[in-house]
Amino acid sequence: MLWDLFCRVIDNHGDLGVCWRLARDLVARGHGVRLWLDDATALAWMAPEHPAGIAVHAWPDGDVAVQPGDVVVEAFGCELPPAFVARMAARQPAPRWINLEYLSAETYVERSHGLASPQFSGPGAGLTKHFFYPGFTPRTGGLLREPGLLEKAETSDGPGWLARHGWAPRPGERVVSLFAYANAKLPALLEELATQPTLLLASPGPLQARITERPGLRFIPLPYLRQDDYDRLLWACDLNFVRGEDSFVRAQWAGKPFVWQIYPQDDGAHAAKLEAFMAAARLPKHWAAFWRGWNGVAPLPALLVPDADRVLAWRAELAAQPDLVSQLVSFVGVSR
Ligand code: TRH
Repeated sequence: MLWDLFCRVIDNHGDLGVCWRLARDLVARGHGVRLWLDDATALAWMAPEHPAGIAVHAWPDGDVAVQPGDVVVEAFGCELPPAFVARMAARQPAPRWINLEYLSAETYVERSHGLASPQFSGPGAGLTKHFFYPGFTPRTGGLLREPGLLEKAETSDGPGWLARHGWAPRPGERVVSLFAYANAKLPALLEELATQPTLLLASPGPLQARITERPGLRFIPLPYLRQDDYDRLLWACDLNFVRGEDSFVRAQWAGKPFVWQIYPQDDGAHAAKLEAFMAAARLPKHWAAFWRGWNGVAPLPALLVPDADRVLAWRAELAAQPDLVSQLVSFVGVSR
């Protein structure tokens, strides 16, 4: 099938990161993808090489003389160009129209996943849009997990990969990655990390320039890595600090302890979203307290990292569910 994927970059890199991952997974399974972007700048580092099968296009200002594909995905409610929607309505058969939503563990996701929104007016009158919600339970659309991902994570040579980049730990050091938004808890975190010999590998972002070394804590600023290498980084570290949506999901597939900094929303809605995930993943009490601390809703307690079995059990639970692309492909097969 040919898929048209529309993505607007609101801020940060998650919108593009998710869409790029979705596009790659689709083409790896034999589909064709046209990715329509209003800002492709970050692809230069996230994905310097494009797999055959993905065509990247600038967001159309007006009409474009193309026949819409079999499936049109509007990522994160980005509102398709009206002229394109008119072309969708004119196509026979009409394309499937999917609004891919943001990830959340809140209960509304199960209720809303798969809902139809018939279009009664405007250029798309007569078409039906469907809401597709990623999620953590069988009654949601699942998570992006390309075939073979867990095997790759398991067999990756983390120490060798770090050493090749000049980021190898010294004997006895744990390795921690950090990808974060601005965070007033940074000084407290650095103190906590320094209680055990630690090498901190920090991705670009508002915190990177504010990190200072101290006894027990070495620090290396990282450049932006391509998406595949960012995965390798997560696989190679003992503990990962991630944020937003896509790095958060990838940390779960990495099977290493992680701390999630949720995307802060002005209305405070992120606090409920954070609690919903922590409950779904049954985070140990002390670990949930640390997550609350890092997210600014409580003081930052001592860093007591949960054991590997717990993290791997959660990953196994998620991996038992069908992945998002498999679900999406079967959904568009039936969602007329
Ligand atoms: O950049 P983010 O904070 O994106 C956010 C969230 O998606 C949020 O929910 C959304 O509302 C907002 O954007 C608009 O974090 P996220 O989701 O982890 O996306 C980062 C992407 O960048 C992800 O695909 C991983 C990728 N990445 C790399 O490829 N290389 C890197 O070195 C790093 C640090 C990230």
